[in-house]
Amino acid sequence: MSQIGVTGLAVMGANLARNIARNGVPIAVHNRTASKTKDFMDEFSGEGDFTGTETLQEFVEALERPRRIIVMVKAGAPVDGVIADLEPLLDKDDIIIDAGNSHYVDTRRREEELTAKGLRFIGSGVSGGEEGALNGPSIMPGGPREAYGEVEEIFTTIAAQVDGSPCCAYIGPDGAGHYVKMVHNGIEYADMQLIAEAYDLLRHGIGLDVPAIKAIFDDWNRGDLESFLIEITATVLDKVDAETGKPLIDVIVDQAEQKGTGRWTAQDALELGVPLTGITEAVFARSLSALRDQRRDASGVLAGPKPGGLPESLVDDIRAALYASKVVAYAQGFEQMAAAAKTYNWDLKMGELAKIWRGGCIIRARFLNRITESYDAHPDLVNLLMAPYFQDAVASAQDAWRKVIVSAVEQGVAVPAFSSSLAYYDGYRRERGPANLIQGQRDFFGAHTYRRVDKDGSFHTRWSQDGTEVRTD
Ligand code: NBP
Repeated sequence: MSQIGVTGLAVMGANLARNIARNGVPIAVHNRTASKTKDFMDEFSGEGDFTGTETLQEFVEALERPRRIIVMVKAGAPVDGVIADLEPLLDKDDIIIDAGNSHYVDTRRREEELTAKGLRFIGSGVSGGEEGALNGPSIMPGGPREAYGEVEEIFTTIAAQVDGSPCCAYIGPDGAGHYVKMVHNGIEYADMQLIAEAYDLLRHGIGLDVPAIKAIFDDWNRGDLESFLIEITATVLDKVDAETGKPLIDVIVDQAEQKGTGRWTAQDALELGVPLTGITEAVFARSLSALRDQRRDASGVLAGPKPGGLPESLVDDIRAALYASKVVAYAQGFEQMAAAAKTYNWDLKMGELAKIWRGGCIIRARFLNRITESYDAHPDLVNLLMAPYFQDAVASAQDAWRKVIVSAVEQGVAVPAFSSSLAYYDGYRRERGPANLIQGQRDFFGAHTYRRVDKDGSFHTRWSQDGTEVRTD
């Protein structure tokens, strides 16, 4: 009998199944289109103890009870379809694990529905793309704690390992795992946008050529920016197009696509009232990039500053600005997870989240250790920026950060994520901002009332009458 099963053998499911089998766990595999299961078995069955199955019936019959079934199909309706097909074939207490990029709202619904039917449901984020799935992903499982206990050994074994600990930990009930994966993806959007802005400044602000920029990213990857995304940026920049002999980057169309997890993160932040400016700017930047035809027309019409060129001495300032902006993006992402934890009653362990992102996933980075240390030292930290390490890091970067943004604005190089991160930082560190004026305006045109700094209560000024103030509560 197989100890676990995977249905959905596209790139993620196939690699996850191979990872499990390579770790000595007997596994049954299934795919809607049966020929793909056959192809999979032809190619990989030598790697471990696989049972290839053609029908769902055969698949569930191949599994030990309680059954543990990983569903790795396209997010959305296909997941509901597979669950509906599986349900009549399963027994009480069997466990369905949705390991795709499902929206956490769907995961909450599915968990509730399946629990009512006596089945157990785990919604698990799996990060790291196809390479991670095969060699060790970061895994973010959510659902009933005791159900997780029954897959824990397999999950922690197949996960990436960093300093002897697995990049997998129980996140919380119902949609908690997929929520955390969603924010992870949002942070990935912000990180990628910030790197793209740094590249743009180096390329079109300073005017460096691609090999020089590749060398700069290699250099940055030896310091506190060390991360998978900085590393692959250098690799992408190093690639020469076989057809044209140009750097490949110069022949790639400048339109960023998106599958939706960044947008979900931003939408959710709006719902929760969390100022998630970095990630949201990154989503909007992708939307602007999509307007390629409009940008081409506008480029010949709309005025910009006179070309001047930024000095090469700005390179290290750009590195500092990238680091400070990245701290803000993470601070906002963690703030969002804290707000969701409060809303949904999840006991999210922030330090632990940073810890399981250190390996296997796209945002793996040296600096996640600093986040874990900050939450370990200050479990009630309200904002990462307030942790002593990050206070100091941003304080020492801020002059460079400001200089880079001023230079970018003068040059007409758009740096929305850099500048919105600084705006957030400057807004966050102000004891008294300008929203008092907004409250005054709201009270003027809509009698929405305001509170005073010097006494309790709600107040309204009779702006259009005698100008006197009245207490309204
Ligand atoms: P896809 O997202 O491309 O989905 C293809 C799989 O879904 C195939 O096995 C296909 O079966 C199956 N499927 C579909 Br489509 N509709 C189905 C239905 N109605 N009933 C049953 N099966 C159905 O695969 P993927 O790229 O491996 O991603 C799987 C999950 O992992 C997704 O949620 C994705 O967002 C997530 N993820 C992907 C990555 C990545 O780097 N690709 C990274 C992290 C997470 P068929 O062969 O019969 O068409």
